[in-house]
Amino acid sequence: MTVEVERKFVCDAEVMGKLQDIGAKCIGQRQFRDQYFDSPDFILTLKDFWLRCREGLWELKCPAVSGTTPDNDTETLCTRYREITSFPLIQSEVGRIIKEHTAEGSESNSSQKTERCSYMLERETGAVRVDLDQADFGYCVGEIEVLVPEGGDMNAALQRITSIAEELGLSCEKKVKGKMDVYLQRYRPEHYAKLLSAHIL
Ligand code: V4E
Repeated sequence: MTVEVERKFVCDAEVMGKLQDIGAKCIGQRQFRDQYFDSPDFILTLKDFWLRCREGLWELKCPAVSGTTPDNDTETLCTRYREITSFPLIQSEVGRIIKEHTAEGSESNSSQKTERCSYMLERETGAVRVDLDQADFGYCVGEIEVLVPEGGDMNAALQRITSIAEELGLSCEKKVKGKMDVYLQRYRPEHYAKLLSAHIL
């Protein structure tokens, strides 16, 4: 199992130009549709678990226990999620969470299509991936991403992300919203409000 460490950024023409300047290699372009699932009373997402099906492949993003309270920009601007992609493991994990709450059933509550351009930056400390996403509801976001094997060196991953962010000239101001965040804010305001109250988003 891997932990996805990620920093999102505003994707504009300037950053796209910078990506070329710092030697990013385009490794592909694809479109995909994501369907996110939750129970009618949002049991999963209110615990920060995100269940989705992307073009037939299931994934559960689970909050990774950091062990520390974020105390610097690097930690605050980056998210960490454990990614489960094995369907039986997803079933047992979701079953466990739902059972804890004695709720029944689940329903699809969001569907969005993304066009993604992916880049790779080779550095001495390892390769770093950058995705530029354009969602069908008119939101663009970039992501600098490093995958860390569970128990791997999280600080090194955070440093690699920060270093690429600096090369791209990104400022360290505040967290940039993801596609799902913006989707919920625009189209599922009741759900979004609950996630804000629970400090999930
Ligand atoms: C984890 C999460 C959500 C699920 C979507 O995750 P994300 O990585 O944004 O999606 P995507 O399409 O880039 O997936 P990938 O292709 O990288 O697997 S929706 C909200 N969250 C939590 C969350 C958060 N609290 N803060 C930020 C900045 N992002 C996500």
